Amino acid sequence: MNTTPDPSLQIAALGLGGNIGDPPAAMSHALRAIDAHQDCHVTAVSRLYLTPPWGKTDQADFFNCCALVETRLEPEDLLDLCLAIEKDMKRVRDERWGPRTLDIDILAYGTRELKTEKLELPHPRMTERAFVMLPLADLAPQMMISGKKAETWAGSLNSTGIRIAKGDGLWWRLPAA
Ligand code: PH2
Ligand code: MG
Ligand code: MG
Repeated sequence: MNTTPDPSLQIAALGLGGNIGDPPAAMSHALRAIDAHQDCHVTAVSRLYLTPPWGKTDQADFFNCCALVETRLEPEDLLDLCLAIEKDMKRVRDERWGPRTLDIDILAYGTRELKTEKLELPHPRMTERAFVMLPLADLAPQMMISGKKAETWAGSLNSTGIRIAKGDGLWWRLPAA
């Protein structure tokens, strides 16, 4: 048996959200599509949260979750996969911070720091957002983001109005037939 670690495998953290249509179904579909990709394996999904809209407040509450993905894809290729899935789910990109069926953001990719036209890592605004840091702290409380643990960020943010919609990390899997 070959037990040598594969250095091309990285752990990426994703943030998913949506507030139009059936977001839990869209998020579940997206996570299963990512898991089905030959170069990606979804290793953990957070509880599902209901969160008040952030940034633009005159819209419906969001569903949010985070996921960890073990992947061989480079960050920009992983982003392309996420954008293709969003598009497949009929996501129309319009208003900044406005309503959406499904949003998939790469929050972190190992310890990689990156800033290109297309992608910034770690995600530049994640540490201000309880709807990101609470679910991330479920999965990876010790993950270091901009010098602090995910759980420390989560504990320091205002989480008013945030509720748990599904209390385990299995909600995204299809029910057994
Ligand atoms: N996404 C946004 C803007 N505002 N608010 C919440 N609660 N959850 C989100 O996922 C979210 C948001 C833009 O991506
Ligand atoms: Mg987003
Ligand atoms: Mg996005």
